[in-house]
Amino acid sequence: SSANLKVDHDQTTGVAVMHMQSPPVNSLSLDFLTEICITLEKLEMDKGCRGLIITSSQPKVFSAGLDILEMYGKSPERCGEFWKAVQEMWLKLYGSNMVTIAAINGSSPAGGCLMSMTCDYRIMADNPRYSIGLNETMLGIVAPFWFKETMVNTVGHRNTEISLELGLLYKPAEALNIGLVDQLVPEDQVLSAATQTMTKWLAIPEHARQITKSMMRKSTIEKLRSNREADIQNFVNFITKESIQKSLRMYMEMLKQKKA
Ligand code: CO8
Repeated sequence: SSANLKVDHDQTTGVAVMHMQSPPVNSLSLDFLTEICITLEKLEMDKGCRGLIITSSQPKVFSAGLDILEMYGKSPERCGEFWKAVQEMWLKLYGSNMVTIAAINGSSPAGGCLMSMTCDYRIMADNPRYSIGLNETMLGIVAPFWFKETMVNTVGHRNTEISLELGLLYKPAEALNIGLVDQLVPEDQVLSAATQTMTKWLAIPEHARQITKSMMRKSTIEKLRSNREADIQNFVNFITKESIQKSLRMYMEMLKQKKA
């Protein structure tokens, strides 16, 4: 565990639960991403950890996605560093040998949805106040190719096309309907359902499951691995544009107004 992550590792079951507790909304800042990556690295190396459940300690929110403030008014160098950490988290999660389950106990827009989609299985709280999806276009920004491919790999090409173009955020029932999440349960049962599902996944011969997972995800992972620098440059050029900065500013103002 570290400042914004509480990790409960049950040595007898080999399952770790990672609770995100970065107030108020678990937005993924450079610091928080770094913390997550360090924790993932440790768990991945630990032979005693075979399964990882990711959940949130914050009320109503799984993760608000990337920290918008990391993309606003920052130097190109800093933006590049931030994006490298986003890539790193995705590579670690999407390529994990552990069984990973997202216990989505709140809203999960953009980067929160990406994080969920990297997992092997998604269980969401059946609360119509919550939503999940890649809403990037609503911020005037464009989901990178590996966000897109992660979604295609999850819900197929057509659902992804509609989702991404419209920047859709889905209610739990709609998310289940397109396969963006795998199961809905009452809010107080998200973690117990995840634990139950984990038992089932961990009963599969491990090596065969790991190779199969890698076979399914390899080409998407390789595409980013071999293009990391170009992808960073692309992000930095895009996000530092005056017009994009303006879009982000307007979106942040809209968030504040919604609150008032
Ligand atoms: N980053 C930074 N701050 C945030 C974020 C965020 N993503 N989300 C919320 N906050 C802040 C709010 O501004 C607010 O701040 P303050 O208290 O100072 O006013 C505080 O967190 C609490 O937020 P809310 O009052 O809105 O809390 P609610 O519980 O009512 O709602 C939600 C929680 C649903 C998470 C809501 O805050 C929300 O919708 N947030 C925006 C989520 C979003 O759109 N995220 C997209 C981020 S972009 C991304 O992840 C991928 C980018 C890919 C880049 C590609 C470029 C090439």
